[in-house]
Amino acid sequence: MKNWEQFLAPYKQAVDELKVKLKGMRSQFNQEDEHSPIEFVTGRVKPIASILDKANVKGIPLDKLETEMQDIAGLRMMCPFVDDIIRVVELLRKRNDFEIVEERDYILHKKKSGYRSYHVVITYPVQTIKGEKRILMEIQIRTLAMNFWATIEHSLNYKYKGQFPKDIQMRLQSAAEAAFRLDEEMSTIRGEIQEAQAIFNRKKETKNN
Ligand code: 0O2
Repeated sequence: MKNWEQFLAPYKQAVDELKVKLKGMRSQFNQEDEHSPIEFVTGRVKPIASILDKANVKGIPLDKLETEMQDIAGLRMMCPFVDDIIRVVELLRKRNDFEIVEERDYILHKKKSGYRSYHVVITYPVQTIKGEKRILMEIQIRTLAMNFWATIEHSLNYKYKGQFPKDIQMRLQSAAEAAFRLDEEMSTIRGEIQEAQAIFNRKKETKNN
């Protein structure tokens, strides 16, 4: 019987720490009065039931979770525009508080489901009272539109356990295409949007002073 609380403690610590650090990147862009390629950051430790399900599906023995399940600790960075994703990835590559072990580009190579996102797998050193422990984490970087689609698809997946009725599957495919087009449309008026946001932020600042 696994002691889950003890096993998950470093993962929880890592998510809490990295969330603060990645949110800090966004604040730094704002302080510099520069467009932030990061809209918001979320993080979670995978629920025990999901760990067990995934281990079962993938045939991962419970004593190999640490080395074979990469997303027990997960961070998500949402970007306004598709071009911002690579900017964020480049910023992550430059950091020296963790090591990147793998990158998976599901934007260039979208999944059959229609899923798009950029995944960066890292090892992150957690300082514990027993010394340093390096844990695997997965950072998913995606646009707001990609996130909207993935969140809805994920909850439907939960309901249908991956066996979507044909009509839902088709709707999801066409929603994925619509999300793709939305990203493209937004990119074409990116300059306009950013200018409007800058004016709005300046107005807000004058009001607050
Ligand atoms: P959670 O925690 O509920 O989000 P695999 O599960 O084989 O596809 P693998 O090898 O574990 O993938 O790594 P990969 O491909 O990087 O995917 C891991 C995570 O990416 C998933 O975690 C999802 O968060 C996200 N993801 C991948 N494919 C899809 C998809 O088709 N739809 C949605 N909505 N999300 C996807 P989990 O394990 O699903 O768990």
